[in-house]
Amino acid sequence: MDPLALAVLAIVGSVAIGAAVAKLFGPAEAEPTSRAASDAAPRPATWTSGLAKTRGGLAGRLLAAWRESKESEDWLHQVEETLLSSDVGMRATQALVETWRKEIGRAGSEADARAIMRESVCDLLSTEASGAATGDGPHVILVVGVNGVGKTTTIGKLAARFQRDGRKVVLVAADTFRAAAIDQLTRWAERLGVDIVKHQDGADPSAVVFDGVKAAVARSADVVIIDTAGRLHVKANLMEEVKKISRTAGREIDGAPHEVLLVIDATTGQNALNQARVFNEALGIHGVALTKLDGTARGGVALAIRTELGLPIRYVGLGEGPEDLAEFDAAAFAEALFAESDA
Ligand SMILES: Nc1nc2c(ncn2[C@@H]2O[C@H](COP(=O)(O)OP(=O)(O)O)[C@@H](O)[C@H]2O)c(=O)[nH]1
Ligand SMILES: [Mg+2]
Repeated sequence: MDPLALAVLAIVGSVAIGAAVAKLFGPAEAEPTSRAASDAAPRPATWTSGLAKTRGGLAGRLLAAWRESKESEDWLHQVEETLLSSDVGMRATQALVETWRKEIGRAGSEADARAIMRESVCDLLSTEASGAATGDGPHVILVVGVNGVGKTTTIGKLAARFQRDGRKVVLVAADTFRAAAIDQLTRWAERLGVDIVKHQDGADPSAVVFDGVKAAVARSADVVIIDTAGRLHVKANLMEEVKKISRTAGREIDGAPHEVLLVIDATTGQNALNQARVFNEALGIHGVALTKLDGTARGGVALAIRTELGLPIRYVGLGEGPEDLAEFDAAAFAEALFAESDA
């Protein structure tokens, strides 16, 4: 065998061994890692780490435009282009351009410009905290959204959060479309030690919800979180099914669902807005969980969701771990977006 072939074999061999070792010691695939399991458990994501890509793609470009062309009219054109191409949406773009046209002249330094930009983004995202409707009995959260956006993962993270607050959680596996979906939610329930109500795959989702809310009442649960199938919003009959789920919950628990949470994948940009419109018309969305911010430079879509649709963002996903869900905070978002370092 010639030396080149030997070298190639050696490289392939060591890569394979490396992969096997990584598999042995790496975290379980797509599963929440237990903090107690090892000292090397990944640190929970922070706002600053979760927004790193959007910071580079959006804030970085805005500040570069300011540095290079602040003296000319051209800078506002660059701002407009940057905002629009970052999925910020027309309304937020116009609002920001108007504000900065008036205010950026005050900026004597880059730090000033940063602060002005940060403040206006924070203002646009700020929402009056709407007190969620409450009644007697468990608080019911219905989680909807198209396939793969992160519903089940967000439910797991939410359950972990409620549990940390000492609240008794029941999960309801109403995504009966595939057995894998039920298994995925079951794994979260087992990890966290929370109750789950499920049927076989293919079962009527509303029947699962019926059993789920009944069980939650019987067990005096504080929170019920309903997982649903990632149905395509263009299929009207599927939309009808989510409505049926909603009505079923409402018949068993006064005022339920108290919260319809729409999960949106930030990496899908503008497309996410269209989904949100359809879900909102069918169900009346109370709030949005914006996932996968850590994986995209399109985090500016948060501004579009807020300004184009008027929907409050309730949570953001900053990573895949059980703790990588933050309650939305406009100031923290704006702060991380315009943070100076990548700390
Ligand atoms: N990086 C990252 N990945 C996420 C986040 N949320 C969900 N995911 C991943 O997105 C994929 C689909 O999530 P899943 O919960 O199954 O979506 P569903 O079909 O809507 O229930 C999984 O691989 C998740 O680990 C997030 O905030 N950040
Ligand atoms: Mg799912």
